[in-house]
Amino acid sequence: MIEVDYSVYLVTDSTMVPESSTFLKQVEDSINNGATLIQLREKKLSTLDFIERAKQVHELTKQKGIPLIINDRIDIALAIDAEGVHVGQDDMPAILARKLLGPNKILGVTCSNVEEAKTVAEEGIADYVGLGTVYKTNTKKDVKDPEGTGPIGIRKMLQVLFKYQKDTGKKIYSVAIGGINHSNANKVLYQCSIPGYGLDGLAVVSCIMANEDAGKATRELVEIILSRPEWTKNITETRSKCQLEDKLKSLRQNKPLVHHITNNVVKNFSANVTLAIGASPIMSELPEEYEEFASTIPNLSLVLNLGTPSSNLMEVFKHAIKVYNKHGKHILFDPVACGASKARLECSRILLNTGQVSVIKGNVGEISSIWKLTSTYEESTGNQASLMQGVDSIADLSEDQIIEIGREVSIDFKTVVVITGVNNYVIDGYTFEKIKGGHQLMSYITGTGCSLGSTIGAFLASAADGNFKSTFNVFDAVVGAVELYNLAGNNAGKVSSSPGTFMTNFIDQLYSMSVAQ
Ligand code: 3NM
Ligand code: MG
Repeated sequence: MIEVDYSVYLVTDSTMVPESSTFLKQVEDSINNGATLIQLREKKLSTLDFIERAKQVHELTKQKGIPLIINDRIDIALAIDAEGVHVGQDDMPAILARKLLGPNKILGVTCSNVEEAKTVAEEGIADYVGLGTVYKTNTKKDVKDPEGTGPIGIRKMLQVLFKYQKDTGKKIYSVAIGGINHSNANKVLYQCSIPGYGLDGLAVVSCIMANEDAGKATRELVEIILSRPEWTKNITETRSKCQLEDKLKSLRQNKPLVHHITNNVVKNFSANVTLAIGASPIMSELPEEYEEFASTIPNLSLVLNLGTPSSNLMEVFKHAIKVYNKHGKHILFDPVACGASKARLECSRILLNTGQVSVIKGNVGEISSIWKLTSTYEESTGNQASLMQGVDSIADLSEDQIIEIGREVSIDFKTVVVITGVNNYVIDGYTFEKIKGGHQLMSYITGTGCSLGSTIGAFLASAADGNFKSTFNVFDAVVGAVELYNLAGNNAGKVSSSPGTFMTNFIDQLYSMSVAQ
C-alpha cells in the first residue's frame, strides 16, 4: 500500500490560473513548496487533452514522490498508472470504482452528510473521504447547502468514521474541502475534530490555484496548518485555583472592555452591569470598526446575544466572529431562545460554524437546542440520541442529564458551557462547577440573564491580558463571573422586597463587591 500524507491536498482547477502563470507552473510551484498530494480535476478537457495533462502532472508528482489522484476518470487513472482516483456522489459508485482499480490504488470519495459517510464506512473500500462543503465556495457552485456544512457537519461525519474504526480496526482517512483558505485553515483543523479522531488534511483549490504565487501560497498554508490557533494562545492551560478576590483584583487592574452585539431590550441594563463591575461596555453594530478594536485593545472580549436577531445583524455577527477569532479574542455566545423556532436555531448553527467561541451561555432549553445541533442520530433515523430517551420536555431532565448535555456541547464545540437556572453549571468537558443561582426577584427584571453574559465577558477579557500571561484560564474566569453575579443577586435580594428596588440594590451590590473594595 502507498504511504500517503493527506495534510496539504491540492485539487487543481485550470480555469482560475492567473495570467502571469500557467497551469503546470502553479502545480509545480505548489508541489515544490509543500503540497503532499495532488488531485487532477478537469471538468472540460477532452479525453485526449486530459491524458496529456495527466501525464505532465504525473511527471511532476513522481519527481517529488507524491501521489497523483485523478478526479472521476478511472479510465485515465488506469491509462497513465496514476496512484488513485477520487469519485463524487454522482460519479462511478465506489464499489465499482474499486473493482476497476484493483486493491492497490488509492480511492477517495466525497461525503456531504452523515448518510453518505455511513455508506462509505459500511462499504469499507475507500482509503479516504473528502468531507464538504465546509464553507460556501465559488469553485464549486452546485453545492446543496449554500452556507456549507461547516465544522458541525464535518464533526458529525467524523463521528461516523470513528465509530467504523472502533468497530473494524480500519481507518478511513479524511480531508475537509470547500472554502478553505489561509484565513480559516487553522480554525478548520481545530474545530473539525472530535475526541480521538481528527482530519488528516485540508483540500484546497482556489487559495493556491488562483494565487499569483502558488509556491508562497502553499508555503504559508503549511505554516498555518502547523501553527496553533490564535485563540488558544489566550488560554492558560493549567488552573491556578485562583479565588474570586484575585479575579476581581485582575478586573480592577485591567479595566476590560466588553463589546456587546446584543438585543435592544437589554442594552441599557447590560451596560450598567458592565460599568458596575468596573469594566467598560461598547455597544457597536458597525463592522468597519471591529478590526481596529480587536487589533489594538488588549483586554477586550465580545458578547454575542441572539435576542433580537435579524438578517442584517447576522452579517454583523459573522463579521465580528471572524475578526475576533483572527485576533484571538474571547467570544461569549448567548443563543437567546434558540429553540423557539427553526430559523433561530439555524442562526445559531451558522454562527457556531462561522468560528470559535470560548463560552456558550444559556438556560437548559437553549443549551439542549444547541445540543440537538450536534446529534448524529436525528438525520438518519429521526430519533434523538439516547441521552434524551424517556424525556418529554426539558422540565423532565435530571441534573445528571443536564450536566451530560452541557458536557457534550462543551466537548463538541470546544467551549466552556454555562447552564443557568436555580443552579448554575459551568462545564468544561469533564470539569464542572455547580454554583447556586441568584435571587428569585431577578426573574422580574429583564436583562438579568443577558447581563450575566456581560459579566462573563468582562472576566474573560480580564483573564486575557493581551500578553498571554493570564493567571487564570477561561473556565476559572467564567466560574468567577457566575459566582460574583449570583452572590450579588442573593445579597441584593436580602435587602429588597420588590423588583424596582432589587434592580438598584443589585447594581449597588455588583459595584460594592467589585469596584468599591
Ligand atoms: N469539492 P475551494 S468543494 C472540488 O464539497 C470541490 O465536495 C467540494 O474549492 C465538495 O478550495 C470543492 O476553492 C471546491 O473552495 C473547493
Ligand atoms: Mg466528480
